[in-house]
Amino acid sequence: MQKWLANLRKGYGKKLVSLHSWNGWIVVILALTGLVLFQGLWRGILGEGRVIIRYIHIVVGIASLLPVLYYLALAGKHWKQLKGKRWQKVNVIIVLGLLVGWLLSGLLLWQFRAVGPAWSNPALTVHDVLTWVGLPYIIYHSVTRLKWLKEPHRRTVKTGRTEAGLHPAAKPEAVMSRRSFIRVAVGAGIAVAIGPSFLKWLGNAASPGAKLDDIIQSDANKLVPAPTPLPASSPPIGGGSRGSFRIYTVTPIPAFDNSTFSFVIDGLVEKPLQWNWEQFVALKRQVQVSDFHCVTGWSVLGNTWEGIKLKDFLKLAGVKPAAKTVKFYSGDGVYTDSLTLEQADMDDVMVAVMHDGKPIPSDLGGPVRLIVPKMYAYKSVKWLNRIELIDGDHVGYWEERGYDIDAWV
Ligand SMILES: Nc1nc2c(c(=O)[nH]1)N[C@H]1C(S)=C(S)[C@@H](COP(=O)(O)O)O[C@H]1N2
Ligand SMILES: [Mo]
Repeated sequence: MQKWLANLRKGYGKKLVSLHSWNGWIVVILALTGLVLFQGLWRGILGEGRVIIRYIHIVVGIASLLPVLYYLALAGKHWKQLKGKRWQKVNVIIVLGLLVGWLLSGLLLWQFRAVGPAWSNPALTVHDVLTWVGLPYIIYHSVTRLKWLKEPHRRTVKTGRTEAGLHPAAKPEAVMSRRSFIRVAVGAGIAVAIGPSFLKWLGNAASPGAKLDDIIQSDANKLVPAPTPLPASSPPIGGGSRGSFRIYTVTPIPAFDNSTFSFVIDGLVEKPLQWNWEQFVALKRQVQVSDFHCVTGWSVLGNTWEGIKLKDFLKLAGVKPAAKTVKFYSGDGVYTDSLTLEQADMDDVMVAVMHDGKPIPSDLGGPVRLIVPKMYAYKSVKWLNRIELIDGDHVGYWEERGYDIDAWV
């Protein structure tokens, strides 16, 4: 890329130099904002900052269309200059392919509502794969081709110097040893820095079932007795869910045991109710199969959920006429969301206790989480421990931080 651009600079003058550094900044901004968006860790720290970062990522991503188109237009013209330089050609194709792939998949992710999960899911996978492969590639190439590496006084290997300066014959060798050292160092640095997370991502992508098993294994909840699955739930209908959950939280993941668990329905109800765990697992449960969609583009399809329909809870407590909104509280003490009474009446809104025939593990919001299949999953409050009927509106955690009030998939 650098050499190619150096050639381009010769041909097309200073405009391109500034275009290239501009482009470098675009890549840096996209990489940093993209990594922050990808890392679950930043969700709780950033709050609404996350929505701003997403906005920057999208705007800068769209702005990158201009240089990409410009390079594409120039690539044809420049191609002849690369005659015989096979690796440079390959490099040009790789870099342009990466940019175009990021752009197209990014556009689909940006327009997730218009295109729906059937497009946004593959787009997210493509976006991730390109990042895992492309970002290390671009970092490697940018660093190892930096101009200063080629400057004589920066060389560590000073063989071939004469009184008059550098012996011409020594130059290539000296440059090579400096550069190959830097290459190995940069390559190793990249491998150490992102290798482990890349391998983890690869493993999860290759076998979502194993990832789910790991999550279940590390369940931090200690509630006895464990719920016994209904026959319809175990084995799960259709063989179990397809895809993998990304674990999202805005707080450290809470854990519960029999002494800390309680479930409450209160507010504008005829009969406020409270359960401890023994009472709660004894409630009659039902089974449903539904898809789970996150606004950030991933879905888990065909989940077999077992739990109590929200509308049955509401019937049990008796909703007072003054009530307008159902407000949900998470046991993390921070996250909340809400549904209108009409939305809460949907048949598939469930207070879920089991997923695919097993207790919902703490990472995935267990022991009890809300499931609203027809809406984006930010409505599906994890570690649900309180349902309150209120007369006003309630703006949920993510809606307050920029997510759409209208959460319909
Ligand atoms: N308490 C709580 N519930 C939550 C969230 C959260 O951060 N905290 N994230 C929401 C979002 S945006 C999504 S996509 C899903 C993710 O569920 P998962 O972590 O089980 O994959 O949980 C939703 N419920
Ligand atoms: Mo989400």
